[in-house]
This record gives sequence, C-alpha cells and structure tokens, in this order.
Amino acid sequence: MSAKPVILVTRKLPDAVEARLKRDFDPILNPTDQLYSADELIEMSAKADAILPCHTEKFTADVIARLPDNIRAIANFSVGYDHVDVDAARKKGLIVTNTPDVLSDATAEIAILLMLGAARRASEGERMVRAKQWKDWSPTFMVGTQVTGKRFGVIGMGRVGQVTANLARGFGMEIHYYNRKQLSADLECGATYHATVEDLLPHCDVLSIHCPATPETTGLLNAERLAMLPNDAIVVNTARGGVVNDDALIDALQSGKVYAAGLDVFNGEPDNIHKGYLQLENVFLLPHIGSATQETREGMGFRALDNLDAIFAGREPGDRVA
Ligand code: 8YV
Repeated sequence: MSAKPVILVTRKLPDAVEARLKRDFDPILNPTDQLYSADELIEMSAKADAILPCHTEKFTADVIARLPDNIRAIANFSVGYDHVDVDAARKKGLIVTNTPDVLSDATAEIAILLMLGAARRASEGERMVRAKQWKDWSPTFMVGTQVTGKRFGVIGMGRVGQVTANLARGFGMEIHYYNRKQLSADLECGATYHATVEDLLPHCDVLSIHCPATPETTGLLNAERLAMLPNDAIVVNTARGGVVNDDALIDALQSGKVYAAGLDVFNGEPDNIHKGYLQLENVFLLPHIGSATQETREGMGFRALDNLDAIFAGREPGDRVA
C-alpha cells in the first residue's frame, strides 16, 4: 500500500473536515490553532506534500521561493487568494486552489447584516443598551435610514456579489453593478450594468464591495470616488480591507458625506486596524466572519479536500487558480 500524501494543515479546521483529512491523507494538524511564522511554515513543509492554509498565512514570493521542492500544492481554505503570490507559485510549478461557491450565501448574509446594521444604527444601539445608557424613548430617538426601495450598488458581481444582490432584491432594492465583464441577462436578473466604477457610484444608496483584492483594486474606494456617491450613502465591505482607503472613508463618515459603513474586513486586521473607525458611532464593525457558519466552514474544508483529492489522483483540481 502506498503511503498517503502528507498535508500540512496550518489552522484548526472543523471536526468533520479533520476526520476526512485523517481518512484520506496523512495530515499534520494544528490542534492548538497557533499562528505559524513563515519560518515555521517552511520548516514544517519539509515533511509535507501539500499545504492547506488559510488567508492568515502569507505566501509571498520569498516564502514560496523558500518552500522545499516536495511541496506540490497550496490548497487554500478560502475563496480569496491575495495572500498567495500566484505568479511566484506558478514559476515554482506549484498548484494553487481556492474554495469558491460554498461561502457565497454566508458572506452575502453578512453583507446584508452590515447594511442593515449600518442603516439602523445597530452597533450604537447595542452599545447603549449594554452600557445601561438607554434612558428614554421618543419619536426622534435612534432614528436611522431605511434601505427598502433604494438602490443597491455592487462592485464585483461574482458569485458573492450576485447572491448579495438577490438578497437585496428582497428589500425591493434596485440593483446596479460594476464588473469587469457584463453578466448575461439570466445572471443579471434586471440589474443595471455600469462599465466603470465611476459610472456606478452616483447610483449607489448602498455600495457593497465584492471584488477580489488585486493591485488594481487596492485603495479603489478613495476620496475622489467616495465623493461620487450620493449624499448619505452606506458603504459595506465584506471583500478585503485593501479595497478601501481608510483615511478617506473615515473622513467621509466624519463629514456625513457617507451616512454609515458596515465593515467585516480591514487593512491591518486583526489587531492593527485604523484607530479612526473605533471612535466613530456610525460604523458597524465585525471581525472578518463573512464565512463563519458551521455549514460554510465545513463546505470550505471539503472543497479544499476535493481539490487535494484531484491533485493526488493526477486529475485537474476543480478550483485551480495557478
Ligand atoms: C475566510 C475569506 O474566513 O474565503 C475568504 O476569502 O475571506 C474568509 O471567508 C478566510 O479567508 C479563511 O481562510
């Protein structure tokens, strides 16, 4: 019997995923869920055939160059793969995969939660109740803004963007989007396509960001573009913090140009996010939990394992990105 492939699993995964890993592979697990340094990753890779990482491990060109040749693949437990230098991986002959589809519903749910939380001042209200500072009620108390019937703008109409737009339709919202390519009519479902981000922005009462983090999208939502939004727009980000220029968004939130923001992802996350957000009442902040449901985390793990199954059976993995 030939030995099973050895998989270096960088973080603690759901039990069902680890059970399948143990059945089909020879995994190096991380039961204490400690965050490995690049040096530790490289050292532990000496014994492995592939790595199953999360977005918390950064595979820069330098790290990839230092990986031992026995590593054949990086099978990510994530849809985003901006933490992997795919050009460097390709040059080294590494296969890189991601986990699309399985997290679209969970992430879309969080985008809607952020939209509603921002519009209805949920974070501010929750803090007030907990601090026992809720002293009165009046018709002008904690008045927010309504999203029903307003315009919902999407940057990046991929899988998550499409599901989120569908949920927003449930609020009678009119969908506008920017995407590198216009969707076919059956996927567009009546949404209005804008060929540039600049064309889209004036139509967004709510702007929801769903594009990947790439050099082109870094800092995309800057002061100039924020100024193109209608007054009192709401900004939602469940994609990557890097798409937003924090100083510009904080200025717009302070000036009232942007009514409120709901953010699940940040530059400098987890422990070095822009301090300006922490002082603002009109932000609803979550700790990168877009995909954090039991169902989805298991789905992501199984999808990563489907990719590894294919790679070690000599087949093309379904979700190859390099
Ligand atoms: C994950 C995500 O929690 O999949 C992604 O790209 O941002 C999150 O949903 C995380 O990346 C897991 O590695």
